[in-house]
Amino acid sequence: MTHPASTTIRTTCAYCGVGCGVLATPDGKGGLAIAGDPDHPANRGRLCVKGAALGETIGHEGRLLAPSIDGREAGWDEALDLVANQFSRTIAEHGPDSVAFYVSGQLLTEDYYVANKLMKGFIGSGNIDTNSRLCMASSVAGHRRAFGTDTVPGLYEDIELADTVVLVGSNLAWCHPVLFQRLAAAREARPDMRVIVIDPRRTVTCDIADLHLEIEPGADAELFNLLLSEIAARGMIRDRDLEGLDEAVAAARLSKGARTGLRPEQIAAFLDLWLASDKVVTVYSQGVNQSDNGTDKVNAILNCHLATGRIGHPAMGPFSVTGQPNAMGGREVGGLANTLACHLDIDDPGHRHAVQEFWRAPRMTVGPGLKAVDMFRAVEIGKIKALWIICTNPAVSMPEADRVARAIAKCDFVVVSDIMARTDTTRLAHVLLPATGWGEKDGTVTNSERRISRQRRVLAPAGQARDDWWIISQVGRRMGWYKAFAWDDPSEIFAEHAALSAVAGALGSDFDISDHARLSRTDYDGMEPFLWPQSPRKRGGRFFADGRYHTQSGKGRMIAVSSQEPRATAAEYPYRLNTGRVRDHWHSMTRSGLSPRLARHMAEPFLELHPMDATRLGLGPATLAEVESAHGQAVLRVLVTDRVQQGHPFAPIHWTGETAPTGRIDALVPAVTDPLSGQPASKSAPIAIRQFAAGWYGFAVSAAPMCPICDYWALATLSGGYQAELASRHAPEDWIAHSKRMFGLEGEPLVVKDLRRGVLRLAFIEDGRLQAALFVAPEPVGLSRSHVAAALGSEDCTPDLLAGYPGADRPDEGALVCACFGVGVNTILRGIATQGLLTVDEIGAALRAGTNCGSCRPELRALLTANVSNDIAAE
Ligand SMILES: Nc1nc2c(c(=O)[nH]1)N[C@H]1C(S)=C(S)[C@@H](COP(=O)(O)OP(=O)(O)OC[C@H]3O[C@@H](n4cnc5c(=O)[nH]c(N)nc54)[C@H](O)[C@@H]3O)O[C@H]1N2
Ligand SMILES: Nc1nc2c(c(=O)[nH]1)N[C@H]1C(S)=C(S)[C@@H](COP(=O)(O)OP(=O)(O)OC[C@H]3O[C@@H](n4cnc5c(=O)[nH]c(N)nc54)[C@H](O)[C@@H]3O)O[C@H]1N2
Ligand code: SF4
Ligand SMILES: [Mo]
Repeated sequence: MTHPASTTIRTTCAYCGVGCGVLATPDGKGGLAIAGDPDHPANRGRLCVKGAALGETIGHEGRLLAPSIDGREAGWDEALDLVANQFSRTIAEHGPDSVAFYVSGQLLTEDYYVANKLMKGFIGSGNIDTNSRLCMASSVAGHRRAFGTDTVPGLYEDIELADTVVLVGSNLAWCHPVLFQRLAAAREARPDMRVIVIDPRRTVTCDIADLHLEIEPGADAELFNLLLSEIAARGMIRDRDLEGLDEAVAAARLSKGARTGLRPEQIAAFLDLWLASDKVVTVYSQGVNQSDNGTDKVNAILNCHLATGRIGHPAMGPFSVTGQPNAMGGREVGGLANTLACHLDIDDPGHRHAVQEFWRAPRMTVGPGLKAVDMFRAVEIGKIKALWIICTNPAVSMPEADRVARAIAKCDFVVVSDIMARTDTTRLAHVLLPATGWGEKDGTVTNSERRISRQRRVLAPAGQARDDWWIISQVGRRMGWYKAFAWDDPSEIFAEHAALSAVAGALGSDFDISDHARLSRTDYDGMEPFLWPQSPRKRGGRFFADGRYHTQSGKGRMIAVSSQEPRATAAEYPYRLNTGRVRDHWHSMTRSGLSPRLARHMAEPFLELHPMDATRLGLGPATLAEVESAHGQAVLRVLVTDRVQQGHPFAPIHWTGETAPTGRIDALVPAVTDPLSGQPASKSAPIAIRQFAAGWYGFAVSAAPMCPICDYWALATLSGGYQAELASRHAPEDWIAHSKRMFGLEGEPLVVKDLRRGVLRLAFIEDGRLQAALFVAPEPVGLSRSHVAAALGSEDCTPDLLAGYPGADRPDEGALVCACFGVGVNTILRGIATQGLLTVDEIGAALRAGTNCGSCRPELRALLTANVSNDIAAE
């Protein structure tokens, strides 16, 4: 049911692990007004641009609206019976390990709990893994080694209270924007606070850093080993009651620092700042986790906090920030192949038995299952014969993505539950099950600081979409386990999860929310965000201040981390590709790609290349590069920048077969994994780069969806239609026929040709309104994209448009920096140059940029730093 207009619902953002509270108010016409929840402890009213744009992504465009079997629409009963029967039959013939679930940190806790219960307790296999394997697995493994449990000890406020905040492999400004805003505000309020960024790239996060260490990729363990060795040398070891202390220090002493690529004075500055005050928080993310020594990197960081006793107290501690909205909740329910519910140990027969008793499970798994990379290998060789993919897009996001896609295509029986009809993964499914999306579903998520918040239903389900927990429970019932999956409402699942946590708590687990074991539906509906644990033993707060851990001995465990040898590079693949995120896109863009304002920040896949590399390769700005690895190819727009180092280009992960088929970055990434966590090393793919021999470049806009026909294309949403960047090796014989096919239009276009310059401009006009236009040139098309986009659907646009350059009265905005008020980079640069704007606030006052959600303030600061002649640029 849809709530009447003007009823404001308190819910939680759909995107990152900051877990911001959102106020959603239905407008009565299917739309939603979105605001930050001033009472939510994570954000206190703030939202970043992705959160603020949530209302633009809830339409039914592109949604999967009904179940389908082999491409034909089917009823729920037929589809669910088929899934249940196929899984049952496969298990009967080939055993429980012949089936698998691959799930997601974007599921709600209740969905996740049900999937895990079905696989580990009823099917009787450990073969459920999740995209958190690609994300948090090294942190989980590191925590378990050091603490004996997967626990984030601290709270967000520690980041604000600290004297020194170190960000390791984290682009916080773009990936955890509201947490970054909290940090930036704290630093402004306390000018003595210091921020250190450790990242091979100079990201926008570095713009508030006092010290940026452009570390050699992979050398983080070496740097933290140096720190541990210095801690020992300065006699600063506080907690001597640790396992493995001497061995860890001895191993650390072997590190000399050469591998880090940093100058001795940079290292000295880092050591001094880290050791100057007890109030240090070390935040880390994918630059740490996604490495072939990711778990060692994590433990090298944890070692330093353990040894100095800087853990569990206000303003200090290691802080692994989670990526997805419910990455943490997935860990709590035990959704990884090698974990068990409620932080119990899957390798411990006593723990398995306790869970089995609680679930009254007929066939408990006897141990861990296959981790993601191995799971898809097992699919490839036909060992896994029935696969259910829920809420993730592995044909894009897994390393060796082409190979993974081929494996899925070959599998006997593939079910995909998604909210969207067309993704690179849904394309490969036999059965498609439509799930309710954000705003339509009810449940809980846990953020990076262990805070559990409600996501609440605000909108009616799209079409026949059903909640993920419901879909999985229906399959469980139809496989013969009616009672175990008999819930009517997610509150009942949450209560069961909480009751199981009481069992776990009694066995010594830190994850205990047994206060909620008897919660009613009304309690659930009114539930306020809370920190776990919530039990008679402990409520909220930090962990480990008392020096007691969850290891057998009760002591914290130091790990001897050996410095990694530099990896050999093969001569044919001399570059190391770093990969990651951009500010306004979310992963494979199935949701963020629907918002025109989010699309405009970065509208196509790109390769950030150091100027020296670009010169060596003969690649000019905005040309196209062909990138190749041992596993696949890509074609990407060249962005020449000294923000990356020589030899270490960077490319974002967001483009797919739907939006830019040659931009699928994981086609290039090898499936090399950390030996302990099984997490892929997604940030260092050996690649070769060369020029893409473009015969022509193009840019197109269209009011209706278009189908580009060329070697390179990248599509983006506009407010009145779509835009596409195009290029190809060879030109079509007949441009007019080509464009008619591409736009699906019948009428004759207006054509302007400049044969001498090889330029062609072509516009389709109907009833005086522009329907579509194509611009072709022998070099990258230099025209104002925003100007052409604005002409779409408008009258009286042609003469100026076919001239191809914006009129002087309508200056080009350039790339959108402030998505809230539509302020482009060129407007800001003009403001700096002609209005003498010197601070972020002055830009805000003059141009409004940066005055709403604040996500672009780091970029505004960067533009000021780069374009104001002296160092007066400041916030
Ligand atoms: N806008 C946006 N925000 C997101 C997401 C999104 O898709 N879009 N996704 C969410 C998810 S799931 C996640 S996991 C988080 C990820 O959040 P982050 O981890 O902050 O993001 P990334 O861009 O993947 O990588 C972070 C940085 O690691 C650096 N790096 C690479 N190699 C190394 C290395 O060897 N050492 C060090 N120290 N650094 C290195 C990269 O240069 C990069 O700047 O973001 C979340 N937030
Ligand atoms: N090279 C490289 N690769 C990476 C990374 C990297 O940094 N570099 N990062 C890795 C990381 S950290 C992550 S987290 C992954 C992310 O990778 P994925 O999980 O594959 O990315 P998403 O696009 O978020 O996929 C989510 C899918 O679920 C659908 N969906 C959304 N909401 C719902 C829902 O409520 N129910 C259901 N059933 N479906 C829903 C969406 O439409 C989408 O198809 O990528 C990983 N891959
Ligand atoms: S920081 Fe942005 S994306 Fe992350 S939860 Fe908050 S509003 Fe959502
Ligand atoms: Mo992630």
